[in-house]
Amino acid sequence: MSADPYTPRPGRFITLEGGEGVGKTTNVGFVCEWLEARGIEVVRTREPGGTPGSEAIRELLLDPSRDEPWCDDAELLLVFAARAQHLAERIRPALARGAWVVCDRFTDATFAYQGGGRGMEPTRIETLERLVQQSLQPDLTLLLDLPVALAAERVAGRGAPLDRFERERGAFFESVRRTYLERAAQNERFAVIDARPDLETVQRAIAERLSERVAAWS
Ligand code: T5A
Repeated sequence: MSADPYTPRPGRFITLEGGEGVGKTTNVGFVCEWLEARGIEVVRTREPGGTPGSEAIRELLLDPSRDEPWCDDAELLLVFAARAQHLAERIRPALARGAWVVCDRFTDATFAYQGGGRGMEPTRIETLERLVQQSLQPDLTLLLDLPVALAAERVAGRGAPLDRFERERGAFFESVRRTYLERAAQNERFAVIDARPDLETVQRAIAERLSERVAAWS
């Protein structure tokens, strides 16, 4: 494997994670505004997606109307193909010039969904993680945690059509949530946010955790 040409890097990499409907998209905006108010250049992005090619792969992954379901290996490789392109075209260049990247989901989602949800061996995921990311990991991961039933109510309340993952069964999402919490317990880069309270309370908790981490980095 070649040396990672991008580390060390001046920018910071923040990810938001959690199951369906926990409030990631809503709070990515809040995190970006919080950072921008402090004069930081922010690149807001998401996975799967973030570049035209990676967004095309996202469509392939989420489309619920496909006649031919993806086998687990194909799904995993598509996720990492989208990520490789996203890292090369958007994330690494932004970090290298000193911008902060705020990303709605990253590789923890692969461990939670393809690992926890689909039951794939974590070692298979780790192999691709090393290949595609080399040493790059988020500096901070805000894990929004919500009981599965409450998250399902919020998704239903939005009234939008369900994508291919949102059509999975409750046991799948329980496993996704458990995997996220296990990863958070093992890694200090995580901050777990209780996503049950109203939005204002959740965002106060996010701001507190951001303040702590940003102070520690400066
Ligand atoms: N995937 C992704 C993989 O399988 N492997 C991978 O490696 C990656 C990266 C992507 C799918 O791809 C899978 C996982 C996903 O299934 P997505 O659109 O990024 O899909 O993810 P979703 O979870 O589907 O995103 P959602 O938009 O559905 O959920 P969010 O972003 O968590 O929730 P949000 O912000 O849209 O909020 C949901 C509703 O709740 C309200 C909001 O206003 C909104 O209506 N809300 C609250 N209501 C009350 N109190 C609060 N505190 C609230 N916070 C938000």
